[in-house]
Amino acid sequence: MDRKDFQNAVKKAQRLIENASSVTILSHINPDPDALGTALGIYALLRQDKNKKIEVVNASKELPQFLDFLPYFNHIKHKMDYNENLVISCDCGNADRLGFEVGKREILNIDHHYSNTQYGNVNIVIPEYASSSQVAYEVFKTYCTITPEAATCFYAALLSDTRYFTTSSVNEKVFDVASELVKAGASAAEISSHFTQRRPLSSLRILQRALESLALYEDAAIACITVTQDDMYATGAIMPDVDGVVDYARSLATVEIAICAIQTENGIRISLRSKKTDVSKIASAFGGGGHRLAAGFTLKQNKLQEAVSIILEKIKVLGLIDEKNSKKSR
Ligand SMILES: [Mn+2]
Repeated sequence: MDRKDFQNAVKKAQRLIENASSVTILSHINPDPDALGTALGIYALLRQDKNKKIEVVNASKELPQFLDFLPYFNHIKHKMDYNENLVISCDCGNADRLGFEVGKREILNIDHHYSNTQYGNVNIVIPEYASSSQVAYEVFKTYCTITPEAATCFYAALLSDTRYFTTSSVNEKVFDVASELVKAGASAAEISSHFTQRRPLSSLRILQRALESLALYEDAAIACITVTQDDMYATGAIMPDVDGVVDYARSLATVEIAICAIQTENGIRISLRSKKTDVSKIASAFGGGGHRLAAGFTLKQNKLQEAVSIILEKIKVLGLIDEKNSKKSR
């Protein structure tokens, strides 16, 4: 999206918002901090217009509880009360992941997944940006003042999607945005401490079990972690507690691709991470999506080991791990 396309899209977005008397702000199911931070930041800005009805809704009942410091976190509902006018979708690569039927409503799609299917009437999708909140920030700062509340939400989302400013998406511009958000009232230290100092016990208990399951394949270039439903019940973990477990698998020196497979009632949820390999190819082969180095999908079955075999096979077929090269490089 070049400068001109962006400016045009922002104008169209602004018009959609101005013309809507009610707005439903949605984000993807099993939301991560970028999804909710982006949604709540936009909510904080739009609700200043008292002539509009604004709601923020997520289809999943289990939200990452440590995000309760985000302004208006307790306004997040799990069903939509408005069923006409505009939907703003945040951090969501395809319409199915919204978890709601939005019918013929107009959609403003704000995202940074390069697999985004452009399902909106206006699509502002910038894959080069580190977070959807960075996209939202660039959109809204062009025509409104970013309040401290919105800045807090956008900064938290950016911090999380860049894994504390360590991912390959981090560049000079990301630090500029972070700095502007701090200037606008986000407290960097406070937000960081919510992310790093408030883990629930269940998240460490499930991590312990998850790490025990770690298995290595292809000369230790692939690491795989499996989590059963029993693991979840026994530790009291909920989905947000398992977020980030896959990063431990990728952190091993020899590992190029990390897989985390989680058994749920609705099939097996797969998270993929890599150091250089484009794992979004694997995800899209199974109907999922994501980014080059972080992607995911759901397999409609419930046998974990079978799921792992299917994925390992797909990695082979796609030629993503070159055995000779991976041996040489170590
Ligand atoms: Mn994101």
